[in-house]
Amino acid sequence: MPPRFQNYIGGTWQDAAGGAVFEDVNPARTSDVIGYFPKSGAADVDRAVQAAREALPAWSRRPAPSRGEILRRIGDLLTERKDAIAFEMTREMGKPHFETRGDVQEAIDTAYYAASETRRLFGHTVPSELPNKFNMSIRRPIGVCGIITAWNFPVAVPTWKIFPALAAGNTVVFKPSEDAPHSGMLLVQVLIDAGVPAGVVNLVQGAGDAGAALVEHPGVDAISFTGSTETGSRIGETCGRLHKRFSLEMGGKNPMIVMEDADLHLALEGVLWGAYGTTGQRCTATSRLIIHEDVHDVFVEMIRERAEALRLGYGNDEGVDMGPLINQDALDKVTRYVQIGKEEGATLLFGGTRATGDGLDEGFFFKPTLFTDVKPGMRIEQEEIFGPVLSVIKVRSYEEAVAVANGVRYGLSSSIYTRDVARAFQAMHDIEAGITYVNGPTIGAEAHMPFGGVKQTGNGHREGGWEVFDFYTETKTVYVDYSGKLQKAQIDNT
Ligand code: UN1
Repeated sequence: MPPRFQNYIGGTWQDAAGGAVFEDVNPARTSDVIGYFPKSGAADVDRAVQAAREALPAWSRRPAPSRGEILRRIGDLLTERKDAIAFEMTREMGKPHFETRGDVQEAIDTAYYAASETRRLFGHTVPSELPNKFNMSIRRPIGVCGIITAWNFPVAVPTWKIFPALAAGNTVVFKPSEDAPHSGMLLVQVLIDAGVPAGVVNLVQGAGDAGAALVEHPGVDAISFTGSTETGSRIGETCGRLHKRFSLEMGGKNPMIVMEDADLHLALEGVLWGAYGTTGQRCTATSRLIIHEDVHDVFVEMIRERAEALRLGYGNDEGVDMGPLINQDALDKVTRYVQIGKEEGATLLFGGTRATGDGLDEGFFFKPTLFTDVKPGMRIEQEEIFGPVLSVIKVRSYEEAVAVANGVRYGLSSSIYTRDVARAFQAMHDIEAGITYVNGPTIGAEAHMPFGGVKQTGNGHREGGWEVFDFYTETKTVYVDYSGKLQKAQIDNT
């Protein structure tokens, strides 16, 4: 009998109020049931928010470096458990073990980085316009933060949000994706074991209705969300209406530009990793390849040879390059987009179907896929597919490449392969994206650098790095007038 797991609220493990559960299966072998998780609703969210509110005064008053000590212990424990957690993550969401180890490593890096920030959390001191007056800004926590995440980075991405939130003195209600509840739970277990006090982090499992209850709850001060553009828009509307702060990380249609002077062997490694790593299921995945006409044919052939040799399978088995898609809906969506691409007149060069045989029949496997003759404006060139489908667009110049790269509603990551330094620097400015990689693929953001997108990918906030602390803190401006008399700003200094 597969195990039955619980929510973690106010320091105790508990079932959902109604007792309902949902099943969590291995997407590579669907007969492997990982367990049953609470199908939470508004009542569970309410309990979790109450617990987070009660824990807030003590946690926010604790000196930040002391909160940092706990974050450091979290980093140590994640390091100890890296392999074991990665094994369970692969089993739950499919990407190969070497990738889930990387996912945990990103969480470790985030923990140590957040711990170090607890000794900074800088404010400013600034001259006053008046004599005998002192001006400064300090940071205060926002309050209770609702964290809603996707399944594709089921440990790293929650930590991008939870760790800086905790470092800054906030408390948290965390709802992992219903496709990765176990990974979320294993992360929370690490936090508990590292000494995060009861109520400071609460775990509520469930689907969209649990997430919606969290967004709607008046006791939640801020929402940080990673997921689809559709859900993100709804969250933005609700948070706007309720005057909550919100950070959205949504879709991408990330371009890689390969110029005529590029090192094609380097670009080949980059595109294989960017497009087919994580089965294309990253918000940073390379989904459009914009190639200069002089190298188009030769480069596409180089990709075909290597992509068709990628080994699909259960990611905890040796030698697997690419795991399955996450679930049946994803398989249907990717299949539908292949059909759309064909109908739009693009050429399906390889892949395009579900992968079967050789132990794959029980999983949601899809072959690495590539379309050529893709024209700007086609749906497969504009819409996020979130699968191993690469659309190739042939261009005649750098200017055309940039116009194609920018011709979508998204702007998360981007990349350019060129040996021309001047062109690389131009691209840094010309490409509309939150990230530009030069001579590297679109994926592979580092934990201590700002992460986020422009246009409809985000709403202007950044995760990661020093900028995420602007999201998780409120600035307070403090004036100390020690002149002993009333000094009127803008009046007495003229
Ligand atoms: C995501 O897909 O949501 O840059 C995050 C990368 C990873 C994070 C991806 N470090 O590809």
